[in-house]
Amino acid sequence: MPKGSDLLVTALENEGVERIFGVPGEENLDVVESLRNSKIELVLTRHEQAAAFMAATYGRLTGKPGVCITTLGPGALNLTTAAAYALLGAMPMVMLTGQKGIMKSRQAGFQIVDVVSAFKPLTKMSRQIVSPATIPTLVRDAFRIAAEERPGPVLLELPEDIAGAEAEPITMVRRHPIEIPVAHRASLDRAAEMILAAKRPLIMLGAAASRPRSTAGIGGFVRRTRIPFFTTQMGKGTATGGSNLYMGTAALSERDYVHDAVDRADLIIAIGHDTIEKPPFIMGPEGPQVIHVGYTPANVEQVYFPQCEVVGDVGPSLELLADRVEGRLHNAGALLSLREGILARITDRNKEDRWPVTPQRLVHDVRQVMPEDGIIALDNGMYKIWFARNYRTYVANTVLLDNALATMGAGLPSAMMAAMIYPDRRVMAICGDGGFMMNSQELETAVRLKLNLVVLILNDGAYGMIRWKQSVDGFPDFGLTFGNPDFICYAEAYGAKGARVTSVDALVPTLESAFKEGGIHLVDVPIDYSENTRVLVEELRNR
Ligand SMILES: Cc1ncc(C[n+]2csc(CCOP(=O)(O)OP(=O)(O)O)c2C)c(N)n1
Ligand SMILES: [Mg+2]
Repeated sequence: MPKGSDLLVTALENEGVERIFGVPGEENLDVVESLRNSKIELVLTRHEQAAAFMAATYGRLTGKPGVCITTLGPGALNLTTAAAYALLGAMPMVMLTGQKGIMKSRQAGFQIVDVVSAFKPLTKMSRQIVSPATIPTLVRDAFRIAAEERPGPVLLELPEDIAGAEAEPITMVRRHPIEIPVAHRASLDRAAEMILAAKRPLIMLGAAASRPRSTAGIGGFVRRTRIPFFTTQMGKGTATGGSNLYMGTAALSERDYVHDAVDRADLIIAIGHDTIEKPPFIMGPEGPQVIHVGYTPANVEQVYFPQCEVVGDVGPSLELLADRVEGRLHNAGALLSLREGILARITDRNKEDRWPVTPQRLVHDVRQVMPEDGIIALDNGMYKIWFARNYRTYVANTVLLDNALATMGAGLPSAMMAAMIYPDRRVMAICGDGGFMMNSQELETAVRLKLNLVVLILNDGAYGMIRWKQSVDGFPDFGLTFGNPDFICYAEAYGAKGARVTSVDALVPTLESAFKEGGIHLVDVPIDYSENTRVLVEELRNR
C-alpha cells in the first residue's frame, strides 16, 4: 500500500516536477524516502531561504512552479523572505513543509509553530494536508493556483503521520491545458481608438511582460506599431529585437533622462505593469493617458490609474490590438527624436578608466563579456540602479533583478538556478559585499552541483546604498561599514576559484578567463560609488 508521502511524490511527478530544493528535517523523512524511489532530484541547499529563491526563480524563468521542501517550525520560517519574494515578484512556487503528527501529540509543543497561519499573508494559498486521500487534488490545486495569473507561492504542510500513513492507491488528477481568455473586443476597440488619436505615444514594458508566454506577442506588437518603448526595471529585455525603438529603462521614478520621453508622451501603453515595482513614472492629473495591458486588471494607486484596460492573455491580445492600428499610425515615431540624446547621456563616461572602477564602466565591461543571451542575476544594492539604468538587453529574461521585494540575498541563488536551467549560457551573479554574504554559504551548493557561474562581488566594505542615502539625506557617515573576509581565500575554501581585480583594464580579461575556465569563479572588484551622488543627485537635479 502506498503511504501519504508516496502519493505526494507521485502527485509531484504528475505535475512534471524535476527537482526539489531544500533542507529536510526528521518530519520529512517519509517524503525523502519516497523521493529516493522517484525520478525527482532532491537538491540540498545550505539554507532554506536559498532553496526557495531557487525554486521561485525556476518558476519565474519557466512559468512552471518551482518546488522547495523544509521541515516544520525553524525550517519553514526560513522560507518567509523567499515566499514574499515570490508573492511580490509573481513567481510560481510550491513550498512543502513538514509538521509533527496531528493525530497524536507525543512531543507536546516542541518546535510547533502555526506555519499555515504564518504563511497566509505571504502566499496565494496555505493549507495543511489532513488525509492522504486529499493529496492528489490538493497538489493539483496548489500547482494551478501557483501558476495561474497572477502567479505566486503556495504552501502545503504535510504532517509526519499523514506522510507515513498507508493509503489506498488513488488516481492522480490529470493536467490539461488552460487557455487564458483574450481581451474583450470592446476594450481592444477603445484602446485602438486612443492609440490612433495619440500624438506622442510611448510603450512601457513592465514586470509581467517578462512572462515567458508573452515574449513573442510583445516583440510583434513593438515591431508592427513601431512605437518607441521604455521598460521598468523588471520589464527589461522583454521586447526581443526592436532595440532601435528602445528609449531606456526607468530605474528612478522621475527626473532621469528617460523621463524626457515619458513627460512628453500623451499616451503610455503600459504592457504588463505590476505596481509592486517602484514606480517607473508618476501619473498625475496633467500627465499622459495610460492604457493598461495585462493578464489582470490594473491596481489603482495614487501613482497609477489607467484610463483604459486591455485585460487578457497579453501576447494574443496585443496581436489583435496591432491588427487594429498597424499601418494607420501617423505619429508612432513622434518621440523617437529624443532617443539618441537619452541614450547618449546614459552611456556617458562608460569608458572612463578611473580606479576603483565606476559603476558606469562596470556595467559597460560586464556587457562586453556577456553574449546577447547571457544572464545577469543581481542582488540588491546600489549597483542595481546602475545596471537597470545603463545595461542594454536584447533577449527576454536575461536580467534577473528584484524590484518588488528588493531583498538582499537572492542574487547568488537566482543565478545558480539560471545556470542550472541554461547550462549552455553564460550566467553571472552580481552582488554587493553585503548581499553576497547573506547567502554565500550556497557556494558549496554551486560547487557540488558543478555549475558554471561567475560571481562578481562589488567591494565597498559597506552597505553602500544605505550609506549613500544617509549622505544624500544629510546625515553624518555612521554605522554602515564592515570588514570583509578575503574573498579569494573564501572562494577557495569552498573549492571554487577566486580572483581579485586590481586595475580597471583587468576587469574584462579576468571575467573572460573565469567564464572560459568554467566552474564557480568569484571575482572581487573594488567599486567607487562617488558617481552615485555626482550623477543620480547632482546631475539629474541640475538638469
Ligand atoms: C534582506 C534585506 N535587508 C536589508 C535591506 C536594505 N538594504 C537595501 S540595499 C542595502 C545595502 C546593500 O549593500 P551591499 O550588498 O554591499 O551593496 P552596495 O549597495 O554596497 O553595493 C541594504 C542594507 C534589503 N533590501 N534587504
Ligand atoms: Mg557594499
